[in-house]
Amino acid sequence: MTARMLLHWSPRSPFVRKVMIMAHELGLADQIETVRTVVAASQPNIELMKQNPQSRLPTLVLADGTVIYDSPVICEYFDQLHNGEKLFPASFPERLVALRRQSLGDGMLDTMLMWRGEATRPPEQQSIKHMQAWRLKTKVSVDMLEEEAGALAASRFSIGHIALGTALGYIDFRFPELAWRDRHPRLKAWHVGFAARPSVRANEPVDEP
Ligand SMILES: N[C@@H](CCC(=O)N[C@@H](CS)C(=O)NCC(=O)O)C(=O)O
Repeated sequence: MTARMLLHWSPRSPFVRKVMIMAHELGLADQIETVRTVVAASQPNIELMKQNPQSRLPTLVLADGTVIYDSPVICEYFDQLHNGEKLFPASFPERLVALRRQSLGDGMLDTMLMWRGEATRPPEQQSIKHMQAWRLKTKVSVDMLEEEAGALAASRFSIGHIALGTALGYIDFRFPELAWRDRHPRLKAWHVGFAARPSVRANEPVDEP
């Protein structure tokens, strides 16, 4: 039996969701023990900082005590634990496309996490200019993905698909009022298939009290 890994985890973290979807896709989920860890941008978790000085989720502790982060590193680590078809393509140009898609999905999440953090501050402290910028970045990203939806659907499932699907899922979770499906029919169609995957359904975000 393979030794277990420990994942600092939260049911509402989209980056945690991304690595858990990856683990499920690869059949590794039962090798991961999750430990509920609370983080907040304005309140570093001092205990977690002993392992990850940036106090961020996901942080993974391997069986031998080695600590790794962030989500791209953890996902790439998972991908070399199995002998099946890799979700990080080895050869170019497929690799470059998958990595660029991962980067866009992660970037969208970074933007939306900052946007949400700002939106939950007292109104008089909020920067309207920043919130407008984050809204615009999110909108343009989804618009560009609509153009790419055909290629996304046609290409082999990869880390890029996981990152983008997770980012769209985070819009649904935190910004449902954006109603992104209304003006993006091809992306909507692609996301239906993504959302139906067992790995994705096993890791729905939950806003616990
Ligand atoms: N680039 C990182 C981003 C991770 C991240 O921002 N995680 C959020 C939770 S979803 C976090 O830990 N926020 C707390 C903080 O920024 O202090 C990754 O891909 O893992």
